[in-house]
Amino acid sequence: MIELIQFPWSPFCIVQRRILEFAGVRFKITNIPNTDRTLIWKLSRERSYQVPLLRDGKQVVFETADDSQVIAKYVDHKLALGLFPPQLRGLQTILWRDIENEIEGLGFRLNDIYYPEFIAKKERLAFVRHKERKFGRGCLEQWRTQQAELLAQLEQQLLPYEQMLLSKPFLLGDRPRFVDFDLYGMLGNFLASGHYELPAAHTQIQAWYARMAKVRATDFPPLISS
Ligand SMILES: N[C@@H](CCC(=O)N[C@@H](CS)C(=O)NCC(=O)O)C(=O)O
Repeated sequence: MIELIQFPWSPFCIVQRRILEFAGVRFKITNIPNTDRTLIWKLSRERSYQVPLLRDGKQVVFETADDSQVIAKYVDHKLALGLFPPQLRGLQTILWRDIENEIEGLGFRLNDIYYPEFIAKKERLAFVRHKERKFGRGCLEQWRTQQAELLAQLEQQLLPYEQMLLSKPFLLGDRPRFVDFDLYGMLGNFLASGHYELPAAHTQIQAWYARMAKVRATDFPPLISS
């Protein structure tokens, strides 16, 4: 059985979790503490400490670069989900760079502000240290004071996605592709604290997000060539 090693609010873990749910396969979720990556380190034979990591029997699958999609491509190939059709090659890459940088960058900051609500007390020191080493001393307080501005930026960054959804149910057409799951994961992370809602102005995104939360591969006609 496929096993997804994750922590629940991670944007990139939400992407993979939703893809596996979409596929309708049985899979196991193993949650690890945010600050203890021992299991990932061991399974990847000391090549990764990042979540998500996927185990499928003897296969261990993990990302190899910041915007690689090794796990999603593995699952897509194995379960024939049509998430990476050849005609959308290139276009999806441009989109997932925007999704995983611009949208993710705002979403995780807005969520991290509430870290005491989802990081166990004994893990907080390591969590804050990790953030400050990466983003500078006092970054979490800074994001807190910038909250309204970050929310306004997120609304603005999401506008092209709202426009894409004006004429179709999913970002690139009639069925969800990888970038739909990618954006869903970043927004899932933004919403994880329970303190936010999707921007009220983006009604298409709101309806799409609700669709994405329950969509299944079996809702669509079988794939012919992709
Ligand atoms: N591009 C990777 C990014 C994965 C990633 O950045 N994971 C974060 C958690 S959301 C992580 O484990 N970062 C390393 C760390 O926190 O030490 C993917 O798509 O899976």
